[in-house]
Amino acid sequence: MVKIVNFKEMLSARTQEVRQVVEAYMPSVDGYQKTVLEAMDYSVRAGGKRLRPMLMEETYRLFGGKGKEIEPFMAAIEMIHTSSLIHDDLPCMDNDTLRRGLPTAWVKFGYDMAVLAGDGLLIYAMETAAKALSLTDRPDRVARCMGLLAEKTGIFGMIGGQTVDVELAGKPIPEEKLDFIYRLKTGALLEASMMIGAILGGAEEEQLKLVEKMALLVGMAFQIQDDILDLTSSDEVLGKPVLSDEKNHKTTYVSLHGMTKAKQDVEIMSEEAVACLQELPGTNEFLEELIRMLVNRKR
Ligand code: GRG
Repeated sequence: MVKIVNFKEMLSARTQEVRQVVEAYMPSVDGYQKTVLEAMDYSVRAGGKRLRPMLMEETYRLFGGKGKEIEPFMAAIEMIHTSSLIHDDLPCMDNDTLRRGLPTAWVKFGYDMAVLAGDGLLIYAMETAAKALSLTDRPDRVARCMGLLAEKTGIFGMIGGQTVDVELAGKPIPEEKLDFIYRLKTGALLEASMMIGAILGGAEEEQLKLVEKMALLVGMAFQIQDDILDLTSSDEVLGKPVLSDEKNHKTTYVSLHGMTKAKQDVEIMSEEAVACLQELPGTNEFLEELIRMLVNRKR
């Protein structure tokens, strides 16, 4: 077992490694459609914590995965996540001007190009994931992961959650509906990340169910912490505008339950996620720390 001596240093090194994997799969910026490629490239390279591909790879390692077929999926999940951020920032959605510390894609490239860049990244992600087929001797697992990736992104996943979120902006939201929004809008991609890592790593069906439960808890904790930071952080630290929920008249976990309970629940959910992890075979101390970091993260 690797003993984590300095988690911060290890996280920074892992972030760089994951960033390189993601960037290696980005298309080159040329041709008549160069503008949209530039907008895609700008948004992906703008940075970000790379949490989803990192969780994917760490879950893969937990199950003993050692191959290369994980890499196209790591790139694909970050492309999908970035495409959702591009669309989320559009004037018709949150109308935000700052993301990952830089002007949002629509501010930099125009509304039309930002819509196309989000669409472009979304479908290029599937093209990228398909590259895993030539890197594996288990094409059945890769095919299953491609289906899962599409499902968790689409109307029964992230896009479904965002639909309810957008429709209910400015209206009071009952607790069950807010749970639905969080589970789908934010949780679904985190579930896809960890489940794909588990499937490619060779997890049994029962273990996969536990991974899904763990990822659901991580997703809920992550979104609640996002709500907390929207109220307590600054534009500079977050790299995106704070008080965005208030501006968009959104009901959040904090507005529904109060700050104290929100903070307690993030901690409880992340400890429950760690408990799920500890029930799984193998150990991955870095993954455990990564999940715990969600409680203390500042951006
Ligand atoms: C076209 C794919 C597509 C989607 C349209 C707009 C939309 C549907 C969905 C938006 C989903 C969304 C933005 C949910 C919020 C999730 C969230 C908390 C994002 C912040 O993630 P971080 O903190 O960001 O990991 P970085 O920048 O670090 O990667």
